Amino acid sequence: MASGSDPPEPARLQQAPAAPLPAQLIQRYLRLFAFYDRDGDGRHTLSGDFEPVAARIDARWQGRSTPFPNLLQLLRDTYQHENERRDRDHDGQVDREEFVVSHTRVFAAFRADPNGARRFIARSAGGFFDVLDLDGDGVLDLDDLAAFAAAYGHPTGGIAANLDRMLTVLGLPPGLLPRDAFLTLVEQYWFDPSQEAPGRHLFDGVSLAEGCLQRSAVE
Ligand SMILES: [Ca+2]
Ligand SMILES: [Ca+2]
Ligand SMILES: [Ca+2]
Repeated sequence: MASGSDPPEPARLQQAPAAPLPAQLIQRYLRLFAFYDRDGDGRHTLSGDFEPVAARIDARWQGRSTPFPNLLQLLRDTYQHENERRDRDHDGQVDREEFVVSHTRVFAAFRADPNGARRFIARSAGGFFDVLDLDGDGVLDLDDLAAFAAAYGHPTGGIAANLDRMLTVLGLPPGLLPRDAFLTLVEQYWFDPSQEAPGRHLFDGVSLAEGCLQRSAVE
């Protein structure tokens, strides 16, 4: 594979029923799958991926007042709920196909009711924004974004340039990601297949391990 940002689409994904997802979005969901696959074993599990992530994110808040009570448990419950929702065959893990297919309903819901979906994004992604915004000023800085990537075990050296590339297109100054811009980028990453939308780069800036993508691609 030449590029970690362009994973091939497994044949069985093309056979997924109904609700056609734009190819650009499938590629993004596959990249997101690799991003979330913290231990690089080609599947999402609570023990290998999300439990350590929740612990790392929660640990940043030690000595501070968290934006939600019982933050660690909230993160664990949220990841567990999400993974179970995607785990169609209930084997306790989510593979690439299950992950992509889980987005067909989400994508259809967005198309059917964009404003309702935006309210949902504002609550869910906005809540996660608050979990990353350590000083609570409504703006994510590079430390916040690097901590998120590092929680998933990814190198953080490319995050600043990637952030500034998106901020430039949005007409914003470099280095800081305001809440509204974050929500715009999230919406674009998940739902706008345009090759011009800056949000398509949201999970760029980290080099995902080639081995991780290759292992999952051949399963
Ligand atoms: Ca994994
Ligand atoms: Ca499964
Ligand atoms: Ca902040």
